[in-house]
Amino acid sequence: MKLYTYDAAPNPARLKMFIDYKGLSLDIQQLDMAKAEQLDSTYRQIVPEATLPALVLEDGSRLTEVIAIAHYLEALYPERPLLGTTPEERAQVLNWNHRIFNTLFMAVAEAFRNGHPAYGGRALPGPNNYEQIPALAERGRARLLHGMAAINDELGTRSFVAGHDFSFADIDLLAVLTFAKWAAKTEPGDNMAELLAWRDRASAALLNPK
Ligand SMILES: N[C@@H](CCC(=O)N[C@@H](CS)C(=O)NCC(=O)O)C(=O)O
Repeated sequence: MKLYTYDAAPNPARLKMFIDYKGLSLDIQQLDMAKAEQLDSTYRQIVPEATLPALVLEDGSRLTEVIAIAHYLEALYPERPLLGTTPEERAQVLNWNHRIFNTLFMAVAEAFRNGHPAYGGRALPGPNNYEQIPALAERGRARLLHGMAAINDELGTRSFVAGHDFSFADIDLLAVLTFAKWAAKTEPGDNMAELLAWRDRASAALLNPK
């Protein structure tokens, strides 16, 4: 199998944290998004979605969603589990992965891609071109603040996003906070003490795999 990715971009970045935490060694090709290499015809023949990351399996089929790639890799390499080990944990990790993607990742992406001049006519990833909608940039920033406040409240009740243990849901949240900082110029404020304390815990856990 072969992974196409670009570690500097937000979705590839969360997959890289997953791979590094588990200590996996994969066949990886970086495509430079700064040079729009994901739009080259060679890559589009392999991955018509023209998004990164993508994992191409031995039978030629492809996975284009980070959560699916993570599930496949965790099934192959169960050591250092990041997707839960009981039915309840697995469901919680998936629940928070989905929620963080929809409420926070998409909020930052909306704010960034509808507001930054570099994305004029390219407001969405993928092979089709869409014009920016400036109102979506404003709505994205509002959604981001609401989403951060909601997760701050949640984190008052437990150590990590999906429960007692560090999981891929924590990686999702770490990645989105980094994305929000540079792409939406938004960081958790002092009024989000639970989120700030969690960030310290999660950053330490990421560096100490178990
Ligand atoms: N749902 C996909 C999202 C993939 C995605 O949107 N990737 C971005 C990079 S963060 C991309 O490929 N952008 C290409 C472009 O903007 O042309 C996933 O789970 O990975």
